[in-house]
Amino acid sequence: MPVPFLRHACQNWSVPAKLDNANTETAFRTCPLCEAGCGLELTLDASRSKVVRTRGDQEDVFSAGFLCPKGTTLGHLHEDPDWLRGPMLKVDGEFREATWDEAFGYINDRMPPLVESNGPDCVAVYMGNPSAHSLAPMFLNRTLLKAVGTKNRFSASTVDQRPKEISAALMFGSVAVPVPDLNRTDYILMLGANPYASNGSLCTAPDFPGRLERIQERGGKVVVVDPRLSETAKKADQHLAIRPGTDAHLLAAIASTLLAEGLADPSNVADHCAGLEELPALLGPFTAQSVAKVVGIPAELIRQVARDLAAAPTACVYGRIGTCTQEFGTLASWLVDVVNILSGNLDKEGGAMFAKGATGQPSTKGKPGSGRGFTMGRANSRVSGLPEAFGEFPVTALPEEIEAQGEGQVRALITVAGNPVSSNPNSLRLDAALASLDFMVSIDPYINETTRHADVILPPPSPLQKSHYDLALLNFAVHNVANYSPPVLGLEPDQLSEGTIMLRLASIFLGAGPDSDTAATDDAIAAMMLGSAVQNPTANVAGRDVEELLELLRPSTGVERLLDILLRTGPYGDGFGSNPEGLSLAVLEANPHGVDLGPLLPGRIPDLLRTPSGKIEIAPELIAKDVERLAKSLARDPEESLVLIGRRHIRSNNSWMHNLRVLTKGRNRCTLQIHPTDAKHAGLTDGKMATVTSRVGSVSLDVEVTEGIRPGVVSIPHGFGQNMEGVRLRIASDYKGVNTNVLTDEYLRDELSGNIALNGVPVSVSAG
Ligand SMILES: Nc1nc2c(c(=O)[nH]1)N[C@H]1C(S)=C(S)[C@@H](COP(=O)(O)OP(=O)(O)OC[C@H]3O[C@@H](n4cnc5c(=O)[nH]c(N)nc54)[C@H](O)[C@@H]3O)O[C@H]1N2
Ligand SMILES: Nc1nc2c(c(=O)[nH]1)N[C@H]1C(S)=C(S)[C@@H](COP(=O)(O)OP(=O)(O)OC[C@H]3O[C@@H](n4cnc5c(=O)[nH]c(N)nc54)[C@H](O)[C@@H]3O)O[C@H]1N2
Ligand code: SF4
Ligand SMILES: [Mo]
Repeated sequence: MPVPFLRHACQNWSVPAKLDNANTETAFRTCPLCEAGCGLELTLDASRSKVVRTRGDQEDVFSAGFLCPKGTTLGHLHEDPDWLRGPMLKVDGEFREATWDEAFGYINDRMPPLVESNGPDCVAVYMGNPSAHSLAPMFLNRTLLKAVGTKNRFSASTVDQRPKEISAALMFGSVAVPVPDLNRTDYILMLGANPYASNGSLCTAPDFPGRLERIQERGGKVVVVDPRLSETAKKADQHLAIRPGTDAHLLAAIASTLLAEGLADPSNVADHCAGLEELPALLGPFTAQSVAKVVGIPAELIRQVARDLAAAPTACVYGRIGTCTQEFGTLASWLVDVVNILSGNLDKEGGAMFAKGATGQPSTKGKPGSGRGFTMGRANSRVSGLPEAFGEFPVTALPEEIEAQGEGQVRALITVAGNPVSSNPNSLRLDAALASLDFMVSIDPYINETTRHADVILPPPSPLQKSHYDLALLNFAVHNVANYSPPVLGLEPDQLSEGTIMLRLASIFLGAGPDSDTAATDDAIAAMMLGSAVQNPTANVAGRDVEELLELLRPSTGVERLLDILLRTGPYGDGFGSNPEGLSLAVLEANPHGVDLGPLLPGRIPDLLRTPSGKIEIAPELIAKDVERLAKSLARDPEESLVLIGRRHIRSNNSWMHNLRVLTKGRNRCTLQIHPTDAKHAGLTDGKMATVTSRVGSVSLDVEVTEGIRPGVVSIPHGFGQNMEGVRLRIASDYKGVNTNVLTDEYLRDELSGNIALNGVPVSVSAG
């Protein structure tokens, strides 16, 4: 049954097609392309190999028919002639097709000797964004990383959400990120997010825009903080055009206004909060008056937002990429939750709440109410000494780790679902560094800016050929659901599953050779996962026998078996019989539109806390120290230079979907947005070219003069610029776009997390 709060078929971007219904077949499938996880209804033709129509699944328990233009493209991706069908081997600088045995044989000849001579740290691994949307990397990344044994682990997380993960883990003891209760809130303050384009992030909400509109329909208020008049800001009740990189200042001033004006009422969680008494002194320097010039918003407006937040019956603050990828990313992320707590809205209906995903999270495992908490900096990167967090170093360290000679130098790279030459800062430096590697392997379907440097490319099957479950993202959902999709199409005889590819690669590092039997590793992983469940005294399988449970799972194998284990031992699980009404993969298979597990529940605190104190640490030491850096920045002159920010478009998905004509057609979307005053000052004309220059690089692109951006700020979307030599993306390479990360600066980062500051990069512009 569709959930009642959703409007049906909010938008229908279906591919028009005349269908001979007698000969078609319908499949239901969660869209894996972004975090919204919309349910799709796919119609296959008589041959059962071609998608002839894609619509939103009206009966999906979460998306109820909603989809965006990207959701219609799974069939196009499957048929994209540039999507590699088999491995590619680089011989004498040229790619040629190879068999899987050849490809793994070649890796086996090259990798182990490198590791033997230089140690495992000579291999770096980079995991990209689609690995969060695909079951095999979600389950097996750790197996691969452990097999390689390197400390040089990198991922797209440090050009993205790492600051939020760190602030949540410091406060709550694990990555339990509160999400805005969009379905019930009366007031949302949204910073650095544009869900009309992105469909939301760290907040899983199909039809995020529709949910915002319903806040307004029920008399609530949507307030957007963004240097641009984004699509979301246009629809908002109030738009605050903040100066980039100053969200922490703004939020600190809102928090201190709540405290100073006696509006703070954290009573619903105060008993479970440590450090509340430290806040007035910590945030004291950030009054509405003292930050106004830096943030570029009048003091009276800042006070008004604080008062509105406090007065609303329920309210929530939500910050996303704009608040993370900036100089004070961790502080801004922390302050989002500080304001949620001070305004009395954390863990409350209509406020900022915690999802409870069906596959379990650290906050639902182990002893309720306390844990080991979170530590970072257990290792430091070799060259710049950047701190590890969650077992990874910030990606800004990758180029120098490749370039700087000496013990521990990175000489080889494995990329899994990542395109760092497009997505990482100072991309031309990284590009040159990759060209200097001794060996590189990419698990990736395309020859793009990054993988053109690989010696071997191992392509996964298309999304239609994979099963799907949003293992991570449903832990950040605005309504608890579980939804599994089996593969729509089978593998071709010469294709390997992404899981098999990952396990065969891992086996090479484990010394088992290029053609080892992955079934044994697959069994071992399942046994290990069950082993940790039965040893957990609070699990629903505590004390059970692993062999018995493995037997109950037969004949299932692979990622489906691992998913079944998590579901059955998870918070709603059937416990392998102890809770017969509970969830298992079989239950999800019988419910192709998903299972509705109910609205988010309040009162999750203190049980979900995993801090050693068993309290919310509202003023963690690392953060309190970083507030000094924020205070110092109040003295800066904010008008020094033009600054660059990014943006997204609904028809684009990071760097890798520009090869589909159906999405790229229409006007050029990779333009330099600039305010008329700045354009005039620099002599720029709408529709003509401009050159943008930063400390590290320079690009030339079309100018789009618009009132919809703050003076002093320019914007270029990321993910474009596939026209590099050696890229084999016929349509994307023809697109008129540039890579904005040629301009972003790897040394401009959030000091606490090491995360890159992609927003607020000083640039200059000139005509031509
Ligand atoms: N300037 C600027 N830069 C940014 C951002 C920004 O806002 N501004 N945003 C940042 C953010 S939030 C992110 S998440 C990163 C993304 O950074 P990355 O993850 O490095 O890059 P993507 O563009 O997502 O590229 C994904 C890669 O995965 C491959 N791929 C697609 N599907 C699959 C699959 O099923 N399996 C495998 N193995 N590979 C697959 C694609 O071919 C592509 O090579 O970019 C960041 N970079
Ligand atoms: N269509 C589409 N959807 C996507 C993606 C995509 O590439 N295309 N990528 C996916 C990924 S990987 C992610 S992480 C999410 C991201 O999802 P969102 O966080 O919603 O990202 P954006 O749509 O880039 O919106 C960020 C907004 O922040 C603003 N901004 C820039 N700098 C600042 C600042 O300093 N302060 C404030 N307050 N605002 C600022 C920008 O103008 C922009 O409007 O989107 C996901 N969904
Ligand atoms: S919003 Fe995201 S999940 Fe939904 S159809 Fe579009 S790309 Fe797919
Ligand atoms: Mo992202």
